[in-house]
Amino acid sequence: MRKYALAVAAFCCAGVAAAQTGRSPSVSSPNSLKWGPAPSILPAGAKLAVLDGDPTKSGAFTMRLMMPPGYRIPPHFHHADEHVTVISGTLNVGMGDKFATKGGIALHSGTFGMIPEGVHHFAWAKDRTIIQLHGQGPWGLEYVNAADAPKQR
Ligand SMILES: [Cu+2]
Repeated sequence: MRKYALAVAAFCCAGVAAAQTGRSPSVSSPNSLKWGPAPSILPAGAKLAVLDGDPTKSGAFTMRLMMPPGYRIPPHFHHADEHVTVISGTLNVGMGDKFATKGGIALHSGTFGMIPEGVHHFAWAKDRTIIQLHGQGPWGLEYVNAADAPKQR
């Protein structure tokens, strides 16, 4: 009921907000997300949905990444702080230049984490896991070991 009231409040103000900023409020429910293949910079098998903004351009963005069971992202870093919220499943994160499933931190559903720009890290998911990433675009990553970069698909 409370969620419904909030949604109604958001939509009834949409006209006012659009007049003030040229943009309208948006609501993304889990079932309304449009999942597509994740960009080829990421290992194959993940799906991506953009909730707000355009992660390929400068400016604020919010997106979700759905990882299949056993998914791994080799050691990498970003050119901006990484803000990650686990929506479902568990994201395991390790620090450093060498992938290892021992000693990582398990981020369970509902957990938020921030990894500063330039810090080398890697991640894996044992089960299907959905994370939300938000920040200032353009989003991207650079692999610590060039050989880890996925082959262009
Ligand atoms: Cu990362």
